[in-house]
Amino acid sequence: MSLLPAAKIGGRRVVLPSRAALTSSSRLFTTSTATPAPRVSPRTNVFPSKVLANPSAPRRALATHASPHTYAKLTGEDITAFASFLSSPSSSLLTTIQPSDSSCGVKPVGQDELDGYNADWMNKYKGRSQLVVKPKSTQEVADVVKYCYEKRIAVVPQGGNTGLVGGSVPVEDEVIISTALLNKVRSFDEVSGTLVCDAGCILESLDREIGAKGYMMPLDLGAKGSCHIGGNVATNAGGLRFLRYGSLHGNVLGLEVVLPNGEVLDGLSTLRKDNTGFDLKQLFIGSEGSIGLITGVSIVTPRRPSAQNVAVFAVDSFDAVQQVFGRVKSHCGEILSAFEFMDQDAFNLVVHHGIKNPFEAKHPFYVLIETSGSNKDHDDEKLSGLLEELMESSMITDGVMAQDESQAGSLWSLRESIAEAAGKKGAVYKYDLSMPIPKMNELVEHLRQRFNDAGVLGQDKQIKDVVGYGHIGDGNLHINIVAEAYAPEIEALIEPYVYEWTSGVQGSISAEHGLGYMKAEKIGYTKGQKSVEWMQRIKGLFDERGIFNPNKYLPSQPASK
Ligand code: FAD
Ligand code: 2HG
Ligand code: ZN
Repeated sequence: MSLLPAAKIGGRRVVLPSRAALTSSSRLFTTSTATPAPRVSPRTNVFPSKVLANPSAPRRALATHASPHTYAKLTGEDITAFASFLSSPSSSLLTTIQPSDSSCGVKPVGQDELDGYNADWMNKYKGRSQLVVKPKSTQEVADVVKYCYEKRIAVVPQGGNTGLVGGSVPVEDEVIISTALLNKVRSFDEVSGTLVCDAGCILESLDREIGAKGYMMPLDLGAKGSCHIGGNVATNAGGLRFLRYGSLHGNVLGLEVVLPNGEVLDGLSTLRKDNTGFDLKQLFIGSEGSIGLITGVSIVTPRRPSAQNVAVFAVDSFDAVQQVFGRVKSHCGEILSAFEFMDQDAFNLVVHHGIKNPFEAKHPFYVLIETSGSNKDHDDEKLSGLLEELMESSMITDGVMAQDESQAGSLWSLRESIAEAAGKKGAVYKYDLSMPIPKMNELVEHLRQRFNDAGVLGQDKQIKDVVGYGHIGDGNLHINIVAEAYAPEIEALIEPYVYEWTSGVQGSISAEHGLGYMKAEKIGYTKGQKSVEWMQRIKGLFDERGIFNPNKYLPSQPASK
């Protein structure tokens, strides 16, 4: 076996809206080098917020988790009042209700015009809101929210609507307050890399804008073409570069938030160090629209690396995946920017979805590594040394390495397209779990066994695929169970089993996607009763009328296992 020199990747990975085909990734093994790697179809990284993963999958209308609050029903007078707060009611209001004053600038639309806002990305959760408000300024948000507070009208904040736990859509008929028109960059400091922007800016657009100045956003996820930075902060999104750049709890410097009573909490600090009192912004990071609507974000951004390398390795066992991770970490040190894994079934799913397979044989596991640094020669040398070591120790059995930016994108699409491929195939049950790394594959195998025992797993059966993948570097496992349709008997086979198992290994039932509607009642599997009680008190303090995202995030009663 001989190793090809590390391929050179000229530019940056995330600035491109789509990725070109993989033409000739360099094979790491002599058996494969003679054959150019097959072409990989372009990366599909833009998810228009109105396009649903599987429009034909049956939707599950939401039932309430018994909120203790009661809410007002919208009237024509309310529509007229909302219109009066908005600078351009005709573009900022979408409603099926006839306003009491027909001269207010709002014409009712059919319910289908609101479908994209009422249904989530998976098409799993569906509400029946009759009103979407898209304010254009913080003041407009504040006026709308204050009115809702006074009238006890329930609201749901919505960003790009790419959330995967049913948090961004109404449970019943809540007013949807969308950040779609809050989309301006307020300032960017080219010395410190501090970005201040509206909450509705799309992650990928921000990355492109600051990319031109030599910086990058400290987070990256498959939904970057649609998700909003406010939604990212509200969910404390993790993503593909968490390993390198860490949590939004560290990167966010300040927030501007409209509180449930309409007050504006102006905390848009740009200071790196500030020990004056409680750090209130931390409460809103990951609060999923339960205690306020984020309208502005101040965030520190890192320098964009000038050198990047991406490689995908085939690995024979999950033990070997862990060994490779250990070696890669110690070898690459500070230049490692991602370490992702997927099992064979996840890999097959994306390949059937149309992403070309750069490997000739089938392999039990695949890992994707990315390095990002500022000295190309240094990084290449490090990676070459690593690959030699991995091959000599037989930790990997095959591999491809990107030779340029477009190949890097194509390799990334093998990993990033899994969620989309699953959604296209059927109704997907998603589990987003944190646990000790050695445990990650065990649960996937237990689930397959469980479904096989029940006789429901197979291409012609109720469950088509059970795939395991995720951010192994962060101990974050994603399990996607692709079913023919959402069905109570299938759900009963999965839950509470998955939650109990995860709790049993001291894991978390929500690593990065949040709790939303799906897991509001399940928090007790990870957090103790005292903690949940204090969270409920905090919720009550900010939102005593319970108008923000009712029936989501926290249980209506103290949780117990
Ligand atoms: P939405 O979906 O609109 O909202 C999510 C939640 O935040 C809701 O509870 C909503 O009420 C609340 N919210 C939204 N905006 C605000 C606001 N301004 N103020 C207060 N509350 C608000 N997530 C990851 O963590 N890592 C990943 O790698 C990842 N990959 C994904 C890949 C795909 C293909 C898809 C579809 C999703 C992925 N996600 C991932 C999940 C999702 O993209 C993230 O949770 C994202 O941060 C949500 O942003 P959004 O703007 O779409 O928010
Ligand atoms: C990812 O890492 C996302 O690809 C989505 O977090 C995971 O769809 C999922 O389950
Ligand atoms: Zn993820």
